[in-house]
Amino acid sequence: MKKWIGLAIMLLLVFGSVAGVSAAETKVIKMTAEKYHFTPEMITVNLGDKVLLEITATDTEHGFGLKAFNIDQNLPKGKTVRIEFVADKQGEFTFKCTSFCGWGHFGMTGKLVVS
Ligand SMILES: [Cu+2]
Repeated sequence: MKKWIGLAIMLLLVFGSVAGVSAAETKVIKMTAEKYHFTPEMITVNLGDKVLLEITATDTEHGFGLKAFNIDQNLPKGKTVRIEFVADKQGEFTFKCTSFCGWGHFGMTGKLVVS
């Protein structure tokens, strides 16, 4: 009987810690920016996720602006830029290019969905 209780507690600890670790896991999303779109154009994460964006502007300089999370980052051509934030707000948020890159610049947007 005691053995079972010990085993049950051990299992709880193991599963508890696994769940804890996965909740704190960083979601890494690789993106590219090029005239005139981001790939992917839609990012979906869970509320509370730590998000690490690795964005590479492939053709010219671009920018990554995500106002709701106070992010405005320049993306020099050919360089992978890492942007980290915590998705601590639920909803749909628009991100956009913040460095003028040509006639399609103002339509260079995407969406972050935090659910
Ligand atoms: Cu641009």
